[in-house]
Amino acid sequence: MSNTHSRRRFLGLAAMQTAAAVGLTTIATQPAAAAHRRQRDFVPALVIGSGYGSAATALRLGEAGIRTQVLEMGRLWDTAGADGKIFCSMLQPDHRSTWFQDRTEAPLSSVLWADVINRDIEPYAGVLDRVRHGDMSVYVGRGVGGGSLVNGGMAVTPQRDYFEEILPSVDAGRMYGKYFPLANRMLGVNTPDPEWLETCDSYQYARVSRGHAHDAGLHTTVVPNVYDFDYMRREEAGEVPQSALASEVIYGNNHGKRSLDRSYLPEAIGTGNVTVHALHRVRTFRQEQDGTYVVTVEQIDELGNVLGTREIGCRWLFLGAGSLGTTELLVRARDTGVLPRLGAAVGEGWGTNGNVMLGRALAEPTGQIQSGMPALGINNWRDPKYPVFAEIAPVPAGLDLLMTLYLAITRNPERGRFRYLPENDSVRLDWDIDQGAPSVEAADAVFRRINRAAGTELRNDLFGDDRAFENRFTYHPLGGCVLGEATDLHGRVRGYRNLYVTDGSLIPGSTGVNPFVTITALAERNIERVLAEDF
Ligand code: FAE
Repeated sequence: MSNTHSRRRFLGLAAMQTAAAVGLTTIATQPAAAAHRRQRDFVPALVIGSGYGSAATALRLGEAGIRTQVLEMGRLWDTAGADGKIFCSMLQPDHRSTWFQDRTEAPLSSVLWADVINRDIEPYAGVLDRVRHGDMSVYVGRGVGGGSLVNGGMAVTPQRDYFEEILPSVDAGRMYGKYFPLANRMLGVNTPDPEWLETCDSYQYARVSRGHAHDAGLHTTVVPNVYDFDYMRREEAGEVPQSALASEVIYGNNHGKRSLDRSYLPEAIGTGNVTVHALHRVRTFRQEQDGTYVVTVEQIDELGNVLGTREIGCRWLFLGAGSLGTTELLVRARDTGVLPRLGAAVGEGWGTNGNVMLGRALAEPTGQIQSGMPALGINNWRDPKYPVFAEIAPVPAGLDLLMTLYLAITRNPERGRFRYLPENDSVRLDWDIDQGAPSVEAADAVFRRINRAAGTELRNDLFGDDRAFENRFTYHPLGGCVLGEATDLHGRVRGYRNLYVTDGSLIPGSTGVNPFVTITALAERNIERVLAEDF
């Protein structure tokens, strides 16, 4: 890392710590904060959300000297609770786990059909949200850093031929030559030491699963991650406080993980031009005659009370609220007549990245300690009939349940769409449970093959009823404002100047792998062009 980069990151991290220590929701280095106080209601560039697309965009805007505000509805996760920890673990979830619910909503909802996983909690601005739209629930991260706070950190660059297929109008040569390497570098992607991976306790479960896949003639691969594998090695050696090895994933990691609040965001704040406003929820936006965008934003507290509503004007507006958040804002703006020139492509082309979860019952031990960060995957993507990329996921229960879990990414051509409902001013995702069938069919074919070779069976006790495949939720919402359709080829929303989409909504429903590296690389590519041509 260059001196400039590390100085900026240091300044940004210090600003975050200061804000957390004194309970501020605005995170800024001092000079920028003063400037914002003077011109509170207008800022040149506004970014909604603080996930991957937003964080990359904010850094490049700040570097270019453009004053930028980032509005994030979740909290800053930088203050320890009464137990001395910032985040709670999966095994003992409390109010910090979940976004304003009175019970946790874990993806694995039962063991032996018993409701032993979820817990009653106090409603709070917790870090994981499960947004329900009829037959489909979408898991998203809430907080400064978006999905990076809750995810499994798997940092996968898609296969080039599949990337070319889903986004044919994007220059793949530039993506693979420049933006994917840049995104990997900025995110701090790393791989485990091969020898340690083969001998450690933390990945016994993954090695057992890998062996069964090989017995069935399937390929496997090591999966890079943003979790610091050297830190994990020291966790196993008992040298540092545990996080991945202490059942921490989906509700946040207290150590080891290079989430966006440790990478892009402090660097953006450290430019002195970017401020991040936590617990600021954008409701709507409009455009005035002179082209100014006016965003209506509610400031909330951690209990959900609305402390105030204000308007912020800006010249350049970047939507990075994630596939659901961004699409909702645009569909509402179009269908209420606020931005009437938004086209019919807004709200279309949404997909689950073919997500389906399943578990297998095993006869051999998988280990008591299971790293929460997956490091191996089954790569059957080249199969013409049943392409599947399945992460070998942990069951970090603290005891060996003689099972193994997978999140399979399949090639599901089904797409959902978003609709505005005037009766309650909401935006609804239309996705029918049957649309998940191609994912189940592909996963069933691959795991039937593994089970035949290993003499094992699927578990059908994990999802609240007796289904073996869970396709009623996704971790990987993609699309809704697809690149080249709802926007031009660099994320400029069609019909409006200086309005941009910069997150997972640009990707047409599928990446074939876990998506955040693609979202980041695409955001880097787009903002480079936008800065060169629109500012
Ligand atoms: P995202 O990260 O969702 O950020 C959007 C942000 O906008 C959030 O912080 C929202 O709170 C905020 N927001 C939304 N609406 C508003 C509003 N109206 N006003 C203000 N703020 C708003 O967007 N992907 C991988 O590549 N590897 C993994 O291992 C992986 N594991 C996952 C595990 C879990 C449990 C989950 C939930 C996801 C996982 N993902 C993984 C998916 C990944 O986190 C996701 O694709 C990205 O976070 C999406 O990035 P975006 O920039 O689109």
